[in-house]
Amino acid sequence: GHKSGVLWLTGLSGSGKSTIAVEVEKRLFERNLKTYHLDGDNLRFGLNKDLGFSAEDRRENIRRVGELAKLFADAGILTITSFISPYQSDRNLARDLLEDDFIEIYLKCSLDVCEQRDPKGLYKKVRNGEIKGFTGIDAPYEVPGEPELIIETDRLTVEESVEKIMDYMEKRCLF
Ligand code: GGZ
Repeated sequence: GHKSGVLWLTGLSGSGKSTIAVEVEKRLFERNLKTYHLDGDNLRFGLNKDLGFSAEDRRENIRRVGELAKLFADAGILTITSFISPYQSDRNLARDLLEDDFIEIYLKCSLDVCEQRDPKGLYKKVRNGEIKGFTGIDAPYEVPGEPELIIETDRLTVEESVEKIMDYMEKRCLF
């Protein structure tokens, strides 16, 4: 098969996107595949540092991520993206751009569990009124209508979640 897919992880803050992306990347590395992980932590402090969290800025954030993923795909690199990407229309633009390479993976996790995890203490800040327009609280998250894969991260371990993604890739002949 061809090996330039884009694993597009989407879900709430705290749903496990970055954690799962890092673990999937390790597994692909073990198989000698060239990969790259695009994440808020390496984009929002560099290329996208002009962008905040308004709907328009999120749209532009996701548009650039899609274009970057396209360049990596063209270079034959398997890309994993881990952005909330809350709007269906923005994800669809990436899907149209990346065509068959686009693999939308919805990390389904209840807001309660995300808030309990609160790895960066952001939900606490939201509840204290220090952050406005937070996804899932007072900004929308549009659940994917037809994702390639749904991973229930509030019911599965990280290991089980990763296994599901690896199984899917194997089925799609992505390695
Ligand atoms: C959502 C926010 C916000 C607001 C800061 N809403 O859990 P995190 O910290 O590490 O992941 C979140 C990250 C979201 O950035 P993305 O580039 O993935 O968002 S989007 O796809 O919507 O453009 C969170 C932090 O940034 N963060 N403020 N208001 N998440």
